[in-house]
Amino acid sequence: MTSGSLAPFAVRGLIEGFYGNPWTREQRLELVEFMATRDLNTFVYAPKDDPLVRRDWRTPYRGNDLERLAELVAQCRRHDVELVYCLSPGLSIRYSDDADLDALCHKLASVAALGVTSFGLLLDDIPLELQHPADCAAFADLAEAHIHVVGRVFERLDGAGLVVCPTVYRGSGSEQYLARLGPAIDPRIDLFWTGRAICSPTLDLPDAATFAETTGRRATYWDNYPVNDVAMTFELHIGPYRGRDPQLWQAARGVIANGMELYEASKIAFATIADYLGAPDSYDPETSWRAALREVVGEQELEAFAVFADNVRSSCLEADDAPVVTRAIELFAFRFEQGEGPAAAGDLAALADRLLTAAQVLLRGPVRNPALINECRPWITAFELGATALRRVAELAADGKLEPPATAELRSYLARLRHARVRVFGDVVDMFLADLTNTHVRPGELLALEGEARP
Ligand code: 14T
Repeated sequence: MTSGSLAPFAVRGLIEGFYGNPWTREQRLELVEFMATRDLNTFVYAPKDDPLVRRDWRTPYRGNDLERLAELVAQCRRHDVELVYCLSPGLSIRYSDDADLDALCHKLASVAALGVTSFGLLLDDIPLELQHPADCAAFADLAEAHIHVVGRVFERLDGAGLVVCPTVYRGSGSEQYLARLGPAIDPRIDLFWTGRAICSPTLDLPDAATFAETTGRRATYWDNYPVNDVAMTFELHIGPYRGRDPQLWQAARGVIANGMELYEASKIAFATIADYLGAPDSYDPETSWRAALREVVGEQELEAFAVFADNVRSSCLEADDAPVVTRAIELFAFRFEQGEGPAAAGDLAALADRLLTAAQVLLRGPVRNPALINECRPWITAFELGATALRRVAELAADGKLEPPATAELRSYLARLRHARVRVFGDVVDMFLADLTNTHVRPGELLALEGEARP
């Protein structure tokens, strides 16, 4: 991956690298435009569940698939975005089998024939031990097999660019496998790295330096935000990019951010990522976020969506969620204990009404970006449910009835919120309702409560 830009990061990009439904052809084409207007220069094509990329990596492109790839190549060229075409052969390849290496190189050559000049060999999410008996006989370990395959592929790429995702793609940056692989492959080959964790809360300069020291090249961060696949599917990652050292560019080649299957919703985080990558020194997450919401949501629903989004903040990048609701609940609980229940109820009701109005605007109004609202619908619906529960708490408190048996009805809200499973308000509304209804969370009780989910 190369770039002649003066921007601090040479490589500034996005990756379609998640498990789940790949984006559509139209979405991908539009994303390239989105990237170009934000000075993002690299699009990495690597959807885990495109069979031609991973499961059926040997199968050649033909017909529609070929046409669509050619169309993407043309779109990237038109917008001066570098397309990195990836293959993930690790599930079945025999590293020691020349026929498999030929199949790999042929497939890449067929894509090169479309005009692609940058490739990725992704060796992530495969066993750390060699599987095929022939490979075990031919190589001492996985690192040796990978040195072999990477060398062969690079040789046959004829000057095209190559980025490799190592099997060990997260950690301290000084892992044994990396220390073997890095120094043994051509220094022009880039390496992906996700930082300390699969989804790293922070990326910092010392870790980047360790990686460079170990591997002999600067890391190209594969940053797993806003991706929400596998165990994260109940989270909606629409908060701003944060926790990345403003100086990171001094020790890294670049950052490629992995998207959510939810394409429209990904654009919110993507816009903030573009801001960071363009000017890391002056990047301010909240300012950038506000601008991103304005662009992706549109002016008309901006306030309503901002109220919603403020309650869907948590991710690997941000532990705190729902700051306004958290503070309001703390204050209400305190005043309630002081015997000021009815007075405190007024403030809680006013907040609940603000949240409910926002939910209604998003769920029932005509909206400027219906695709975005549809993707977010499960979360907005749960948000509305939580707001309704807060409203009910306020009404009970105002009537002096915030105690058993009247609080029993709140259990049904709690049950329905848990049944929805999507994460909104962090843990704060759940905790509040559990507390009020004396619902302790033990596995057996959780199931019993789920029975109350559909009244
Ligand atoms: F290649 C890597 F850098 C990488 O991140 N690989 C996958 C990626 O495709 C996926 O979208 C991402 C977020 O879930 O994490 C990696 O996949 C994993 C790996 C795990 F060990 C997902 C769950 C895991 F437990």
